[in-house]
Amino acid sequence: MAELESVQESSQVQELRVKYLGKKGRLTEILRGMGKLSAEERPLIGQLANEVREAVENGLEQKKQTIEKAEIEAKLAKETIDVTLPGRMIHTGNRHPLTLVIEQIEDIFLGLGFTVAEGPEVESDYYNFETLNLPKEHPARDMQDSFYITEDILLRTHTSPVQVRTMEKMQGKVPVKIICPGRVYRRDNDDATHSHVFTQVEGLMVGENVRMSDLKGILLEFARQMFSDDASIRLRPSFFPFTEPSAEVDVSCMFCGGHGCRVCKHTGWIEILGSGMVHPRVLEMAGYDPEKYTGFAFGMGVERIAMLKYNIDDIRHFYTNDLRFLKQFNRV
Ligand code: 2U9
Repeated sequence: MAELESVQESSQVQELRVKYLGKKGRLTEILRGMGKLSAEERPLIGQLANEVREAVENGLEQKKQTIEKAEIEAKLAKETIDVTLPGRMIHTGNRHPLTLVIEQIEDIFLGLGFTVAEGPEVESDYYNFETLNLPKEHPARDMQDSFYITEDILLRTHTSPVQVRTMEKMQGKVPVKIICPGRVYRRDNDDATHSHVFTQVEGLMVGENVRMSDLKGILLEFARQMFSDDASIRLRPSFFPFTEPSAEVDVSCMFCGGHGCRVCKHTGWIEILGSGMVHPRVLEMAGYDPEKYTGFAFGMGVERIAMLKYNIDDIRHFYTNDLRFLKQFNRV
């Protein structure tokens, strides 16, 4: 019992248990020697030995519990947590601004009955140029302007080949009403408004009696949903090899409402896309009789739309992935 007094750890309690009550322990030794005692002594010593063993066992057990309790309390005191500490911030990502704008454009055109079509970024010269009325000697096919992989394979310079492929798959059936979002590539020196890789959404509608007025109505609705309910548009004559007639489309300036400001260079108008009636040769090459069917097409640069909508001053922001830029779109 005196030895037990000075014990500090549960391992020491176990040592004492072995020392006195173990197989070769001191008390066990005494109990084993009982046989040598006389018949009168045996019950007296036996009882005494039992009492001693009980006392030792109780002493050991009590000490063990006291120590364990102290150990748990020490652990609890050491591991106390301050529940008033602020929680650790969980950083969640958000969609890229270009993804957001593509989705907005898709939603608008889905609402107008269009479907979304996609196709390869590595294209044949045939689908990228030939079928779009850009013959071999056309300046737009210049090696200076496109990323060629072989003599007749290149990175697509527009998403128009997706529309041609879709028309081929539809085998002359109408209506064709699709939009084609995707990345395109052009050999260009990057600056605040040019990027050698950028994103387009092109649209195509082919059917009987599809007119320029249909194009204008669809694009007006697009401009209103994308920029402002009271936006207006105007069409200016232009030229593209794949459309005839062609028009560039301006929207009333979203910064000044058309009154004139620095952004619209005091014209009240901002160019947002190119468009036109699909060239009869393009329809014919894709398997549609140009005497029977007509179509309109348009194309826009998604970066440009996003820059106007969110007042972004440099196209390179979309591709440098600075979190201070990207995080600003976490509520859009
Ligand atoms: C088919 C037939 C015609 C798509 C068109 C434009 C006009 C156009 C530019 C806008 C800015 C390219 O991203 S940009 O640099 N696009 O001006 N795109 S008409 O015409 C087609 C497409 C497919 C079969």
